[in-house]
Amino acid sequence: MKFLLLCLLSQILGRFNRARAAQLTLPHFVCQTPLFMPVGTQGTIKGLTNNELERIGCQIILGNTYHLALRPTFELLEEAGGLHNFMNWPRAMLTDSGGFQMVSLLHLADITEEGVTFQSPVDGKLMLLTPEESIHIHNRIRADIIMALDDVVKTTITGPRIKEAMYRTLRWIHRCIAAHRRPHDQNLFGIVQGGLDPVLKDICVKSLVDCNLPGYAIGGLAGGEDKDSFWRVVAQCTAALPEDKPRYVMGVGYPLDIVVCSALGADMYDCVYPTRTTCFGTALIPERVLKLKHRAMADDTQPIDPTCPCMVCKNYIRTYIHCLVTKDAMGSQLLSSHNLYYMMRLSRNLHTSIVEGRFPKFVCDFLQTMFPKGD
Ligand code: PRF
Ligand code: ZN
Repeated sequence: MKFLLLCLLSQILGRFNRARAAQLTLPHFVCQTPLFMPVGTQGTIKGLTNNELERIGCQIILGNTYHLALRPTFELLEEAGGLHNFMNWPRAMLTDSGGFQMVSLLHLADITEEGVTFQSPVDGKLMLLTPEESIHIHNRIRADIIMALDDVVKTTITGPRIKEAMYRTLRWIHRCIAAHRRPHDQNLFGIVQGGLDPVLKDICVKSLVDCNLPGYAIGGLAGGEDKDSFWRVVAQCTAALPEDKPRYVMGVGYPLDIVVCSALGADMYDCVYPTRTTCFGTALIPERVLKLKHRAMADDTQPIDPTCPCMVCKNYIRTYIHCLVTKDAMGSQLLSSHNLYYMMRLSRNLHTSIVEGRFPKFVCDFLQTMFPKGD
């Protein structure tokens, strides 16, 4: 078997029951977990400069091979020496395989054993993304962590398709491993599929663990399933995954989900929510959310969150942002900056509270602020 674990060093710094705080040494950056990764689909986090992202405390960003391969094209990225150079991002980066994005974004995608066939939204041509091709693109983009191509189905569907997708994901991981040309500086993560079925999940986790990958993701969640099922699946997977490897819950999440999943032993998360919800004028605050479009904000002269030390909360009042959100891109840019700061602060607080042995108090305070009436 190929030795796949050269570049990622995962060191656990503290634990509380199943929760862990760790340090991931990646080729471009040493990251602290629990870790939230902002989504920068096209090689940018909309409206934020790299300097700002660094200042906010962002350690790793996520890109999608599917989007990047179409535009700017992976030939250009390879010429630039990878996406880090192209976008001048000095810290860590993770690229998702593209299969999920195609299936969720394009209705035309068709999945067969060979790979995912889809119609290019750029020129309308039919394209086939195989596990080998997906790894080939990852290898040209050169992110620190690369996700295997998986066959994703919605958690809300039932029947034999879930089993088919899980077994196909397992067959594809072997093709991904065989195609990987940069195991010395790119960490290939496998993705657990199998819907919400505990038997399928169990088979999938065990088979992926046998591949001795540098890390594992729990996929197929955050697709409309109820919280009980979602948290049960995360708990089952983290219990069966190796202690010394990072566990990444894909497409999650909301601050509450991150706190719960971290308590269940997960380490990494990504979600478009903190940056996408800004289009609707939504800010994340400890009491859940603040709707800046609301009429009450028109004469509210407080910062978004008086307890937040971010640049936006230090410099602007709600009235100002209320005026901007419907009229100028600056409104959602300021909100994105605050929201990402909120997610970074949450990750950091999870990390330090675990390391310092005060995780239960942190969780209690977090929940009490979010649900003051116990609702
Ligand atoms: N697989 C991949 N990317 C993802 C997911 C997945 O299951 C999810 C969860 N729905 C988000 N992003 N490859
Ligand atoms: Zn703020």
